[in-house]
Amino acid sequence: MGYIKDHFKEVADKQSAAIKKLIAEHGEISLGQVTIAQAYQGMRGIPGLITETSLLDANEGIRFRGYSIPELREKLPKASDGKEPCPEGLFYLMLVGEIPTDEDAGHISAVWARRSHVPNHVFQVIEAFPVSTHPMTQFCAAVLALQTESKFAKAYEAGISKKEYWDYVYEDSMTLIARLPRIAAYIYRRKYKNGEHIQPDGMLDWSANFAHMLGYDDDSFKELMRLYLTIHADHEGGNVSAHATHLVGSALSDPYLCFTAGMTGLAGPLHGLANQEVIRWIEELQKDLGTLTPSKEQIADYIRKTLSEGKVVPGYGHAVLRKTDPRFTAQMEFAKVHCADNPTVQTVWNVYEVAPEILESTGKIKNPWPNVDAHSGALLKHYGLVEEDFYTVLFGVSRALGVLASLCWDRALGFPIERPKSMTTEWINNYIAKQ
Ligand code: AMX
Repeated sequence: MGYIKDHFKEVADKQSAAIKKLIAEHGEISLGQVTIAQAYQGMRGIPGLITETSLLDANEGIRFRGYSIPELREKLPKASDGKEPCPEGLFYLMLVGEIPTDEDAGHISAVWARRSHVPNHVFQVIEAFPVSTHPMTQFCAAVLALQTESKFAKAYEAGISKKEYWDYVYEDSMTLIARLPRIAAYIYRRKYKNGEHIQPDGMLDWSANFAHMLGYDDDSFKELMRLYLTIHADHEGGNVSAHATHLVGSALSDPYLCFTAGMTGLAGPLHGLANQEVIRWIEELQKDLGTLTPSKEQIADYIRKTLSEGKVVPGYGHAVLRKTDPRFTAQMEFAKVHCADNPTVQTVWNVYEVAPEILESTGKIKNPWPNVDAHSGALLKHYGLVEEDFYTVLFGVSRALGVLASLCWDRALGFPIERPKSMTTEWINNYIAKQ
Protein backbone atom coordinates (compact mmCIF):
# COMPACT_ATOMS: atom_id res chain seq x y z
CA MET A 1 0.00 0.00 0.00
CA GLY A 2 2.77 2.30 1.07
CA TYR A 3 4.50 3.29 -2.13
CA ILE A 4 1.50 4.87 -3.89
CA LYS A 5 0.55 6.79 -0.77
CA ASP A 6 4.15 7.96 -0.28
CA HIS A 7 4.35 8.97 -3.91
CA PHE A 8 1.10 10.93 -3.63
CA LYS A 9 2.45 12.74 -0.56
CA GLU A 10 5.68 13.60 -2.40
CA VAL A 11 3.76 15.00 -5.42
CA ALA A 12 1.27 16.83 -3.19
CA ASP A 13 4.01 18.44 -1.06
CA LYS A 14 5.68 19.75 -4.20
CA GLN A 15 2.38 21.11 -5.50
CA SER A 16 1.53 22.61 -2.12
CA ALA A 17 4.82 24.53 -2.04
CA ALA A 18 4.29 25.69 -5.64
CA ILE A 19 0.76 26.90 -4.78
CA LYS A 20 2.00 28.83 -1.72
CA LYS A 21 4.54 30.60 -3.92
CA LEU A 22 1.91 31.20 -6.62
CA ILE A 23 -0.50 32.78 -4.14
CA ALA A 24 2.27 34.92 -2.62
CA GLU A 25 3.42 36.17 -6.03
CA HIS A 26 0.21 36.27 -8.06
CA GLY A 27 -2.64 35.99 -5.55
CA GLU A 28 -3.97 39.44 -6.46
CA ILE A 29 -4.52 38.69 -10.16
CA SER A 30 -8.25 38.74 -10.96
CA LEU A 31 -9.78 35.68 -12.66
CA GLY A 32 -12.69 37.76 -14.00
CA GLN A 33 -15.71 39.60 -12.79
CA VAL A 34 -18.94 38.25 -11.38
CA THR A 35 -22.18 39.58 -12.80
CA ILE A 36 -25.60 39.82 -11.20
CA ALA A 37 -26.92 37.39 -13.81
CA GLN A 38 -24.30 34.79 -12.82
CA ALA A 39 -25.21 35.11 -9.15
CA TYR A 40 -28.85 34.34 -10.01
CA GLN A 41 -28.17 31.76 -12.70
CA GLY A 42 -26.34 28.90 -11.07
CA MET A 43 -22.95 30.67 -10.87
CA ARG A 44 -22.30 29.47 -14.42
CA GLY A 45 -18.83 30.44 -15.63
CA ILE A 46 -17.60 31.87 -12.32
CA PRO A 47 -14.07 30.56 -11.78
CA GLY A 48 -14.01 29.86 -8.07
CA LEU A 49 -12.77 26.32 -7.44
CA ILE A 50 -9.47 24.48 -7.71
CA THR A 51 -9.80 20.81 -8.75
CA GLU A 52 -6.58 19.09 -9.79
CA THR A 53 -7.95 15.79 -11.11
CA SER A 54 -9.58 16.88 -14.38
CA LEU A 55 -10.40 19.91 -16.50
CA LEU A 56 -13.35 20.43 -18.84
CA ASP A 57 -12.96 22.24 -22.14
CA ALA A 58 -16.31 23.43 -23.51
CA ASN A 59 -15.50 22.15 -27.00
CA GLU A 60 -13.13 19.24 -26.47
CA GLY A 61 -14.73 17.75 -23.38
CA ILE A 62 -13.06 16.34 -20.33
CA ARG A 63 -9.34 15.76 -19.88
CA PHE A 64 -8.05 13.83 -16.89
CA ARG A 65 -4.68 15.28 -15.92
CA GLY A 66 -4.32 16.46 -19.48
CA TYR A 67 -5.38 13.17 -21.13
CA SER A 68 -8.51 12.99 -23.29
CA ILE A 69 -10.78 9.94 -23.20
CA PRO A 70 -9.36 8.46 -26.45
CA GLU A 71 -5.85 8.89 -25.00
CA LEU A 72 -6.88 7.19 -21.76
CA ARG A 73 -8.33 4.26 -23.71
CA GLU A 74 -4.98 3.86 -25.36
CA LYS A 75 -2.57 4.56 -22.50
CA LEU A 76 -4.10 3.32 -19.24
CA PRO A 77 -3.32 -0.25 -18.11
CA LYS A 78 -5.76 -2.94 -19.25
CA ALA A 79 -6.94 -6.16 -17.62
CA SER A 80 -5.08 -9.21 -18.96
CA ASP A 81 -8.18 -10.26 -20.91
CA GLY A 82 -9.33 -6.79 -21.97
CA LYS A 83 -8.83 -3.81 -24.23
CA GLU A 84 -10.63 -1.12 -22.20
CA PRO A 85 -8.82 0.90 -19.52
CA CYS A 86 -9.12 -0.19 -15.89
CA PRO A 87 -10.52 2.47 -13.52
CA GLU A 88 -7.76 1.52 -11.06
CA GLY A 89 -5.29 3.16 -13.46
CA LEU A 90 -7.45 6.26 -13.84
CA PHE A 91 -7.62 6.64 -10.07
CA TYR A 92 -3.81 6.50 -9.91
CA LEU A 93 -3.58 9.08 -12.70
CA MET A 94 -6.01 11.46 -10.97
CA LEU A 95 -4.23 11.01 -7.64
CA VAL A 96 -0.59 11.40 -8.64
CA GLY A 97 -0.84 12.97 -12.08
CA GLU A 98 1.11 10.27 -13.93
CA ILE A 99 0.06 7.37 -16.15
CA PRO A 100 0.54 4.29 -13.97
CA THR A 101 2.45 1.16 -14.89
CA ASP A 102 0.58 -2.15 -14.98
CA GLU A 103 2.14 -2.84 -11.60
CA ASP A 104 0.79 0.40 -10.08
CA ALA A 105 -2.73 -0.30 -11.33
CA GLY A 106 -2.47 -3.93 -10.22
CA HIS A 107 -1.39 -2.75 -6.79
CA ILE A 108 -4.47 -0.54 -6.42
CA SER A 109 -6.65 -3.41 -7.62
CA ALA A 110 -5.14 -5.69 -4.98
CA VAL A 111 -5.63 -3.12 -2.18
CA TRP A 112 -9.27 -2.60 -3.16
CA ALA A 113 -9.89 -6.35 -3.29
CA ARG A 114 -8.30 -6.75 0.15
CA ARG A 115 -10.40 -3.99 1.69
CA SER A 116 -13.71 -4.89 0.06
CA HIS A 117 -15.34 -6.58 3.06
CA VAL A 118 -18.51 -4.70 4.00
CA PRO A 119 -19.53 -4.81 7.69
CA ASN A 120 -22.82 -6.51 8.42
CA HIS A 121 -24.65 -3.51 9.83
CA VAL A 122 -24.48 -1.84 6.39
CA PHE A 123 -26.49 -4.69 4.90
CA GLN A 124 -28.93 -4.41 7.81
CA VAL A 125 -29.44 -0.73 7.01
CA ILE A 126 -30.18 -1.64 3.38
CA GLU A 127 -32.53 -4.41 4.48
CA ALA A 128 -34.48 -1.95 6.66
CA PHE A 129 -35.75 -0.16 3.53
CA PRO A 130 -38.80 -1.38 1.64
CA VAL A 131 -37.55 -3.18 -1.49
CA SER A 132 -39.40 -0.59 -3.56
CA THR A 133 -37.05 2.19 -2.31
CA HIS A 134 -35.09 3.83 -5.11
CA PRO A 135 -31.61 2.25 -5.40
CA MET A 136 -29.94 5.66 -5.03
CA THR A 137 -31.66 6.18 -1.66
CA GLN A 138 -30.45 2.75 -0.52
CA PHE A 139 -26.97 3.51 -1.85
CA CYS A 140 -26.70 6.87 -0.05
CA ALA A 141 -27.93 5.34 3.21
CA ALA A 142 -25.49 2.42 2.91
CA VAL A 143 -22.53 4.77 2.37
CA LEU A 144 -23.64 6.79 5.37
CA ALA A 145 -23.90 3.60 7.43
CA LEU A 146 -20.31 2.78 6.46
CA GLN A 147 -19.23 6.01 8.18
CA THR A 148 -18.80 3.99 11.39
CA GLU A 149 -15.57 2.81 9.76
CA SER A 150 -14.06 6.26 9.25
CA LYS A 151 -10.44 6.42 10.36
CA PHE A 152 -10.42 10.17 9.74
CA ALA A 153 -13.37 10.79 12.10
CA LYS A 154 -11.74 8.69 14.84
CA ALA A 155 -8.33 10.30 14.40
CA TYR A 156 -9.87 13.79 14.41
CA GLU A 157 -11.68 13.02 17.62
CA ALA A 158 -8.44 11.78 19.14
CA GLY A 159 -6.83 15.09 18.15
CA ILE A 160 -4.52 14.88 15.15
CA SER A 161 -2.43 17.61 13.59
CA LYS A 162 -3.70 19.36 10.43
CA LYS A 163 -0.67 17.95 8.67
CA GLU A 164 -2.00 14.42 9.08
CA TYR A 165 -5.52 14.97 7.70
CA TRP A 166 -4.62 13.87 4.18
CA ASP A 167 -3.31 10.50 5.41
CA TYR A 168 -6.59 9.45 7.04
CA VAL A 169 -8.68 10.87 4.20
CA TYR A 170 -6.58 8.82 1.80
CA GLU A 171 -7.08 5.65 3.85
CA ASP A 172 -10.85 6.21 4.16
CA SER A 173 -11.13 6.96 0.44
CA MET A 174 -9.35 3.75 -0.53
CA THR A 175 -11.52 1.68 1.81
CA LEU A 176 -14.74 3.34 0.69
CA ILE A 177 -13.97 2.83 -3.01
CA ALA A 178 -13.05 -0.80 -2.30
CA ARG A 179 -16.46 -1.45 -0.74
CA LEU A 180 -18.76 0.36 -3.16
CA PRO A 181 -19.14 -2.43 -5.75
CA ARG A 182 -20.24 -4.91 -3.08
CA ILE A 183 -22.77 -2.42 -1.66
CA ALA A 184 -24.12 -1.53 -5.10
CA ALA A 185 -24.35 -5.17 -6.18
CA TYR A 186 -26.11 -6.05 -2.93
CA ILE A 187 -28.74 -3.38 -3.56
CA TYR A 188 -29.18 -4.62 -7.13
CA ARG A 189 -29.55 -8.30 -6.26
CA ARG A 190 -31.84 -7.50 -3.32
CA LYS A 191 -34.16 -5.33 -5.38
CA TYR A 192 -34.25 -7.18 -8.67
CA LYS A 193 -32.97 -10.74 -8.12
CA ASN A 194 -34.93 -11.91 -5.04
CA GLY A 195 -32.01 -11.23 -2.73
CA GLU A 196 -29.91 -13.98 -4.32
CA HIS A 197 -26.49 -12.48 -3.69
CA ILE A 198 -23.24 -13.37 -5.41
CA GLN A 199 -20.02 -13.51 -3.42
CA PRO A 200 -17.07 -11.43 -4.67
CA ASP A 201 -14.29 -13.04 -6.67
CA GLY A 202 -11.02 -11.70 -5.26
CA MET A 203 -9.11 -12.73 -8.41
CA LEU A 204 -10.95 -10.22 -10.61
CA ASP A 205 -10.20 -6.53 -11.14
CA TRP A 206 -12.51 -3.95 -9.51
CA SER A 207 -14.85 -3.60 -12.52
CA ALA A 208 -14.96 -7.28 -13.49
CA ASN A 209 -15.69 -8.26 -9.90
CA PHE A 210 -18.50 -5.68 -9.82
CA ALA A 211 -19.94 -7.14 -13.04
CA HIS A 212 -19.64 -10.62 -11.53
CA MET A 213 -21.43 -9.63 -8.30
CA LEU A 214 -24.19 -7.96 -10.29
CA GLY A 215 -24.64 -11.31 -12.03
CA TYR A 216 -23.14 -10.53 -15.47
CA ASP A 217 -20.14 -12.71 -16.27
CA ASP A 218 -20.07 -12.04 -20.01
CA ASP A 219 -16.54 -10.86 -20.96
CA SER A 220 -17.80 -7.98 -23.04
CA PHE A 221 -20.03 -6.75 -20.17
CA LYS A 222 -16.89 -6.69 -17.99
CA GLU A 223 -15.26 -4.59 -20.68
CA LEU A 224 -18.28 -2.26 -20.69
CA MET A 225 -17.99 -1.89 -16.91
CA ARG A 226 -14.28 -1.00 -17.19
CA LEU A 227 -15.08 1.67 -19.76
CA TYR A 228 -18.21 2.89 -17.95
CA LEU A 229 -16.50 3.17 -14.57
CA THR A 230 -13.59 5.03 -16.19
CA ILE A 231 -15.51 7.62 -18.20
CA HIS A 232 -18.00 8.57 -15.46
CA ALA A 233 -15.34 9.13 -12.82
CA ASP A 234 -14.77 12.88 -12.96
CA HIS A 235 -15.90 16.03 -14.77
CA GLU A 236 -13.88 18.79 -13.09
CA GLY A 237 -14.99 20.37 -9.82
CA GLY A 238 -18.15 22.44 -10.34
CA ASN A 239 -20.70 19.73 -11.17
CA VAL A 240 -23.15 18.94 -8.38
CA SER A 241 -21.64 15.65 -7.14
CA ALA A 242 -18.03 16.87 -7.20
CA HIS A 243 -18.83 20.24 -5.73
CA ALA A 244 -21.04 18.80 -2.97
CA THR A 245 -18.33 16.32 -1.95
CA HIS A 246 -15.71 19.06 -1.92
CA LEU A 247 -17.93 21.53 -0.06
CA VAL A 248 -18.86 19.11 2.71
CA GLY A 249 -15.22 18.05 2.94
CA SER A 250 -14.21 21.64 3.57
CA ALA A 251 -16.01 21.40 6.93
CA LEU A 252 -13.66 18.45 7.67
CA SER A 253 -16.50 15.96 7.44
CA ASP A 254 -14.97 12.55 6.74
CA PRO A 255 -14.98 10.94 3.25
CA TYR A 256 -18.08 8.83 3.98
CA LEU A 257 -20.12 11.91 4.90
CA CYS A 258 -18.72 13.88 1.94
CA PHE A 259 -19.39 11.14 -0.57
CA THR A 260 -22.95 10.72 0.70
CA ALA A 261 -23.50 14.44 -0.01
CA GLY A 262 -22.11 13.99 -3.52
CA MET A 263 -24.41 11.02 -4.12
CA THR A 264 -27.59 12.73 -2.93
CA GLY A 265 -26.77 15.37 -5.55
CA LEU A 266 -26.02 12.78 -8.23
CA ALA A 267 -29.51 11.38 -7.55
CA GLY A 268 -31.13 14.48 -9.10
CA PRO A 269 -32.69 14.20 -12.60
CA LEU A 270 -30.70 17.10 -14.02
CA HIS A 271 -27.46 15.38 -12.95
CA GLY A 272 -26.86 11.63 -12.52
CA LEU A 273 -30.46 10.49 -12.68
CA ALA A 274 -30.51 11.61 -16.32
CA ASN A 275 -29.23 8.19 -17.44
CA GLN A 276 -32.42 6.61 -16.07
CA GLU A 277 -34.52 9.37 -17.63
CA VAL A 278 -32.95 8.95 -21.09
CA ILE A 279 -33.73 5.29 -21.47
CA ARG A 280 -37.27 5.80 -20.15
CA TRP A 281 -37.75 8.55 -22.71
CA ILE A 282 -36.46 6.27 -25.49
CA GLU A 283 -38.63 3.36 -24.40
CA GLU A 284 -41.70 5.59 -24.23
CA LEU A 285 -40.88 6.82 -27.71
CA GLN A 286 -40.63 3.21 -28.94
CA LYS A 287 -43.87 2.28 -27.17
CA ASP A 288 -45.78 5.31 -28.40
CA LEU A 289 -44.77 4.66 -31.99
CA GLY A 290 -45.10 0.89 -31.75
CA THR A 291 -41.62 0.15 -33.07
CA LEU A 292 -38.14 -0.34 -31.62
CA THR A 293 -36.64 1.56 -34.52
CA PRO A 294 -38.76 4.62 -35.30
CA SER A 295 -37.78 6.67 -38.34
CA LYS A 296 -35.85 9.92 -38.00
CA GLU A 297 -39.01 11.85 -38.89
CA GLN A 298 -40.97 10.11 -36.15
CA ILE A 299 -38.16 10.80 -33.66
CA ALA A 300 -38.10 14.46 -34.68
CA ASP A 301 -41.85 14.76 -34.05
CA TYR A 302 -41.46 13.09 -30.67
CA ILE A 303 -38.70 15.52 -29.67
CA ARG A 304 -40.93 18.46 -30.63
CA LYS A 305 -43.76 16.92 -28.59
CA THR A 306 -41.46 16.59 -25.53
CA LEU A 307 -40.43 20.23 -25.85
CA SER A 308 -44.00 21.41 -26.34
CA GLU A 309 -44.98 19.67 -23.09
CA GLY A 310 -42.40 21.84 -21.31
CA LYS A 311 -40.05 18.94 -20.60
CA VAL A 312 -36.34 18.53 -21.26
CA VAL A 313 -34.99 16.02 -23.76
CA PRO A 314 -32.89 13.98 -21.35
CA GLY A 315 -29.28 13.27 -22.30
CA TYR A 316 -28.96 16.50 -24.26
CA GLY A 317 -27.47 19.79 -23.12
CA HIS A 318 -24.78 20.67 -20.64
CA ALA A 319 -23.91 23.51 -18.32
CA VAL A 320 -20.32 23.76 -19.65
CA LEU A 321 -19.90 21.52 -22.72
CA ARG A 322 -20.74 22.96 -26.13
CA LYS A 323 -20.05 19.93 -28.39
CA THR A 324 -20.80 16.21 -28.39
CA ASP A 325 -19.54 14.79 -25.12
CA PRO A 326 -16.50 12.54 -25.79
CA ARG A 327 -17.94 10.20 -23.16
CA PHE A 328 -20.94 9.75 -25.48
CA THR A 329 -18.58 9.12 -28.39
CA ALA A 330 -16.57 6.52 -26.43
CA GLN A 331 -19.77 4.58 -25.70
CA MET A 332 -20.86 4.88 -29.32
CA GLU A 333 -17.52 3.42 -30.44
CA PHE A 334 -17.89 0.60 -27.94
CA ALA A 335 -21.42 -0.10 -29.20
CA LYS A 336 -20.24 -0.16 -32.83
CA VAL A 337 -17.89 -3.01 -31.94
CA HIS A 338 -20.08 -4.95 -29.50
CA CYS A 339 -23.76 -4.37 -30.32
CA ALA A 340 -24.26 -2.36 -33.52
CA ASP A 341 -27.35 -4.44 -34.40
CA ASN A 342 -29.25 -3.62 -31.24
CA PRO A 343 -32.40 -1.66 -32.19
CA THR A 344 -32.38 0.58 -29.10
CA VAL A 345 -28.71 1.42 -29.70
CA GLN A 346 -29.65 2.31 -33.28
CA THR A 347 -32.46 4.52 -32.00
CA VAL A 348 -29.97 6.33 -29.73
CA TRP A 349 -27.85 6.97 -32.83
CA ASN A 350 -30.88 8.21 -34.79
CA VAL A 351 -31.86 10.57 -31.98
CA TYR A 352 -28.28 11.90 -32.21
CA GLU A 353 -28.83 12.58 -35.93
CA VAL A 354 -31.96 14.66 -35.44
CA ALA A 355 -32.06 16.11 -31.91
CA PRO A 356 -29.26 18.71 -32.11
CA GLU A 357 -30.85 20.63 -34.97
CA ILE A 358 -34.26 20.75 -33.29
CA LEU A 359 -32.82 21.74 -29.90
CA GLU A 360 -30.69 24.40 -31.58
CA SER A 361 -33.75 25.82 -33.33
CA THR A 362 -35.39 26.63 -29.97
CA GLY A 363 -32.82 29.40 -29.72
CA LYS A 364 -32.40 29.03 -25.97
CA ILE A 365 -30.53 25.76 -25.38
CA LYS A 366 -26.85 26.58 -25.14
CA ASN A 367 -25.68 23.08 -25.97
CA PRO A 368 -27.84 20.97 -28.30
CA TRP A 369 -25.39 18.03 -28.24
CA PRO A 370 -25.61 14.73 -26.32
CA ASN A 371 -23.97 14.26 -22.92
CA VAL A 372 -22.67 11.09 -21.26
CA ASP A 373 -26.14 9.91 -20.26
CA ALA A 374 -27.58 9.82 -23.78
CA HIS A 375 -25.97 6.46 -24.55
CA SER A 376 -25.31 4.43 -21.43
CA GLY A 377 -28.81 3.03 -20.88
CA ALA A 378 -29.05 1.44 -24.33
CA LEU A 379 -25.75 -0.37 -23.75
CA LEU A 380 -26.77 -1.65 -20.34
CA LYS A 381 -30.12 -2.85 -21.68
CA HIS A 382 -28.31 -4.72 -24.44
CA TYR A 383 -26.47 -6.81 -21.85
CA GLY A 384 -29.64 -7.52 -19.88
CA LEU A 385 -29.12 -4.97 -17.10
CA VAL A 386 -32.59 -3.66 -17.81
CA GLU A 387 -33.50 -2.07 -14.46
CA GLU A 388 -32.91 1.59 -15.27
CA ASP A 389 -33.62 2.77 -11.70
CA PHE A 390 -30.23 1.29 -10.90
CA TYR A 391 -28.21 3.16 -13.53
CA THR A 392 -27.40 6.16 -11.36
CA VAL A 393 -25.84 3.82 -8.79
CA LEU A 394 -23.38 2.65 -11.47
CA PHE A 395 -22.58 6.30 -12.16
CA GLY A 396 -22.10 6.84 -8.43
CA VAL A 397 -19.66 3.94 -8.02
CA SER A 398 -17.57 5.48 -10.79
CA ARG A 399 -17.91 9.06 -9.55
CA ALA A 400 -16.32 8.00 -6.24
CA LEU A 401 -12.96 7.74 -8.00
CA GLY A 402 -12.82 11.38 -9.05
CA VAL A 403 -14.43 13.06 -6.07
CA LEU A 404 -12.43 11.04 -3.53
CA ALA A 405 -9.12 11.55 -5.35
CA SER A 406 -10.00 15.26 -5.26
CA LEU A 407 -10.83 15.08 -1.56
CA CYS A 408 -7.35 13.64 -0.89
CA TRP A 409 -5.96 16.66 -2.74
CA ASP A 410 -8.17 19.09 -0.82
CA ARG A 411 -6.74 17.89 2.49
CA ALA A 412 -3.17 17.49 1.21
CA LEU A 413 -3.26 21.10 0.02
CA GLY A 414 -4.87 22.24 3.29
CA PHE A 415 -7.84 23.95 1.64
CA PRO A 416 -9.93 25.93 4.14
CA ILE A 417 -13.65 25.79 4.84
CA GLU A 418 -15.63 27.00 1.81
CA ARG A 419 -17.85 30.01 2.39
CA PRO A 420 -18.81 32.12 -0.63
CA LYS A 421 -20.72 35.36 -0.04
CA SER A 422 -24.47 35.35 -0.62
CA MET A 423 -26.78 38.35 -1.03
CA THR A 424 -30.48 39.13 -0.86
CA THR A 425 -32.38 40.64 -3.81
CA GLU A 426 -32.87 43.71 -1.63
CA TRP A 427 -29.09 43.99 -1.32
CA ILE A 428 -28.75 43.60 -5.10
CA ASN A 429 -31.34 46.35 -5.70
CA ASN A 430 -29.55 48.71 -3.32
CA TYR A 431 -26.28 47.89 -5.05
CA ILE A 432 -27.79 48.67 -8.47
CA ALA A 433 -29.17 51.96 -7.14
CA LYS A 434 -25.69 53.00 -6.06
CA GLN A 435 -24.16 52.45 -9.52
N1 AMX B 1 -34.14 19.79 -23.50
C1 AMX B 1 -34.99 20.86 -23.43
N2 AMX B 1 -34.64 22.06 -22.94
C2 AMX B 1 -33.37 22.21 -22.54
C3 AMX B 1 -32.43 21.16 -22.61
C4 AMX B 1 -32.87 19.91 -23.11
N3 AMX B 1 -32.06 18.85 -23.17
N4 AMX B 1 -31.24 21.61 -22.15
C5 AMX B 1 -31.44 22.90 -21.79
N5 AMX B 1 -32.72 23.25 -22.02
C6 AMX B 1 -33.36 24.53 -21.71
C7 AMX B 1 -33.25 24.81 -20.23
O1 AMX B 1 -34.26 24.12 -19.50
C8 AMX B 1 -33.39 26.32 -20.18
O2 AMX B 1 -34.75 26.63 -20.37
P1 AMX B 1 -35.43 27.85 -19.57
O3 AMX B 1 -34.65 29.05 -19.98
O4 AMX B 1 -36.83 27.82 -20.07
O5 AMX B 1 -35.31 27.54 -18.12
C9 AMX B 1 -32.65 26.73 -21.47
O6 AMX B 1 -32.66 25.58 -22.34
C10 AMX B 1 -31.22 27.17 -21.24
O7 AMX B 1 -30.54 26.14 -20.54
P2 AMX B 1 -28.97 25.92 -20.76
O8 AMX B 1 -28.25 27.14 -20.27
O9 AMX B 1 -28.71 25.44 -22.12
O10 AMX B 1 -28.69 24.68 -19.79
P3 AMX B 1 -28.31 24.70 -18.24
O11 AMX B 1 -26.86 24.96 -18.11
O12 AMX B 1 -29.24 25.55 -17.44
O13 AMX B 1 -28.64 23.19 -17.82
C11 AMX B 1 -28.63 20.84 -18.12
C12 AMX B 1 -27.82 22.13 -18.21
C13 AMX B 1 -27.73 19.65 -18.33
C14 AMX B 1 -29.25 20.72 -16.70
C15 AMX B 1 -29.76 20.90 -19.18
O14 AMX B 1 -29.18 20.94 -20.48
C16 AMX B 1 -30.76 19.75 -19.10
O15 AMX B 1 -31.72 19.84 -18.32
N6 AMX B 1 -30.52 18.63 -19.87
C17 AMX B 1 -31.36 17.47 -19.79
C18 AMX B 1 -31.02 16.66 -18.56
C19 AMX B 1 -29.66 15.99 -18.70
O16 AMX B 1 -29.37 15.37 -19.70
N7 AMX B 1 -28.84 16.08 -17.63
C20 AMX B 1 -27.55 15.40 -17.58
C21 AMX B 1 -26.36 16.32 -17.65
C22 AMX B 1 -25.07 15.54 -17.50
C23 AMX B 1 -24.93 15.02 -16.11
O17 AMX B 1 -24.76 15.75 -15.16
N8 AMX B 1 -25.01 13.72 -15.91
